[in-house]
Formats: sequence, structure tokens, C-alpha cells
Amino acid sequence: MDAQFSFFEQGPGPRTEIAPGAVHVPGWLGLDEQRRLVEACRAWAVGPVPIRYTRLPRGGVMSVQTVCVGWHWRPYRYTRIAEDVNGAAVAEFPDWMVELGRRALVEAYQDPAAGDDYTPDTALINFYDGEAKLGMHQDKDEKSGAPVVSLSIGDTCVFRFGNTENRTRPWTDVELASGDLFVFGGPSRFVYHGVPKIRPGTCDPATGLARGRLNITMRVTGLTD
Ligand code: MD6
Ligand code: FE
Repeated sequence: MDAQFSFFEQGPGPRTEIAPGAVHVPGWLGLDEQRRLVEACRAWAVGPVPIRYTRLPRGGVMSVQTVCVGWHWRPYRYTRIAEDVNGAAVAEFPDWMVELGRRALVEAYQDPAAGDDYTPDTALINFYDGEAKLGMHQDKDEKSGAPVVSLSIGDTCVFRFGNTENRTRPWTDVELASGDLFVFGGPSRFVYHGVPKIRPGTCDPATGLARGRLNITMRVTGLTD
């Protein structure tokens, strides 16, 4: 067991390959690491570009709140300046997060070299309160097929992992709990997925989050300035 896990923590659970290239590692993050991430996300939520409910092009508003690091995402493109929020330049993508992304790939793919060429340059940080959900979508605004690394903290959710053809069945519902890692790579990189339900009240306050769910997804945009 890793030294980062304290006496009463469990350490990572069994890895499950949900589909080729899509791996779920329950309990990958220890409580200390979850708390550090919550603190970092709290700081980013304040600024330079504050967390917001993203507006959709047809006038709707997402129920999830989002703040970005590295590149600012809005439907359906990445920019350095958040013109749709406050006109500020987005926070820099920190080196420690690149390292975290590389460690995630090593763990998910059980290959010490899996992270060597991986340099994520953006992270989308989503906050869900009890009512929030995320419809079925593909992450395809990146000009790179590199894996997406997803980290969950706080309330458990139902994560719906579908197929590459359309938003409908077949899909597999996976419970993502606090500390879980999910990697989307290879043939699964462009699978439709969503979050149909949060389980309010399942959050452990020892994560530093009193309620709700945080999800951090790191990506490679494939963009240059
Ligand atoms: C969420 N995650 O878990 C939303 N996208 O709240 C995503 O939309 C996602 O977990 C691409 C790859 C992994 C993900
Ligand atoms: Fe996504």
C-alpha cells in the first residue's frame, strides 16, 4: 500500500477495464491528495476566471458549474481568454498537475511508460450540487487523441459510459466515488458519456468538500498559441 494512505484508508480498489482503453480505478486518490485538489480548485473557482454556469449556444444553461485551467473551454472551443465570462486570461496549467496526469496513466494502464509522452495542457473542473447532471456527450473539441484523465471528489455519482456511435444504448453505468480515477483513452477516447445522477449526502467532509461533487478532467488540447 502507498505511504500516502493513512491507517484507516483503503488504498486503490481493483482496476476495471470498462471497454478497451477505458479504465476505472476506485479510490486512487488518498484523502490528503483529495484535500489538496479541493483547495486548488477553490482557488481557481475565485479567479482569474470565476466558476460559472456555462451558457449553451442555443440559450440553455448547464446545471454543472465549471472553471478551467490552462485553456478556457466554452461550447465548443478552447481559448486563452474567457470572453464569455470576464475577459480575463485563464490560470496557468501547473506542472504538478501534469505529473498527476502522468501518474494516472501509469496506474490505469499498469505500464510505467504510459505517462512518458503525456502532457495535458487543460483541465475542466466541474462542480455538481444535488440537482446537477451532465447529458450524454463526446469530448471532441481537442485536436488530439491523447487520453482524458478524470478524477472525482465528494458525492458519488452515476457515470454513464456509452458507445462511439450515438447517445443511446448500449451503455454501462458505473458508480464514481470520491478518489476514483477514470481514464478515457485509445478506442474509448470518443465514447459518449454523461452523469445522469448524483447521490447527495454521500460526500465525506474529510475530503475538504462539505457537499456536492467535483470532477476534474485533464486533456491535451493539441492547440498552440
Ligand atoms: C464527470 N466527466 O465525471 C464528467 N469526459 O463529471 C466527463 O465528462 C468526462 O469523466 C471525458 C472523459 C472523462 C470524463
Ligand atoms: Fe466529458
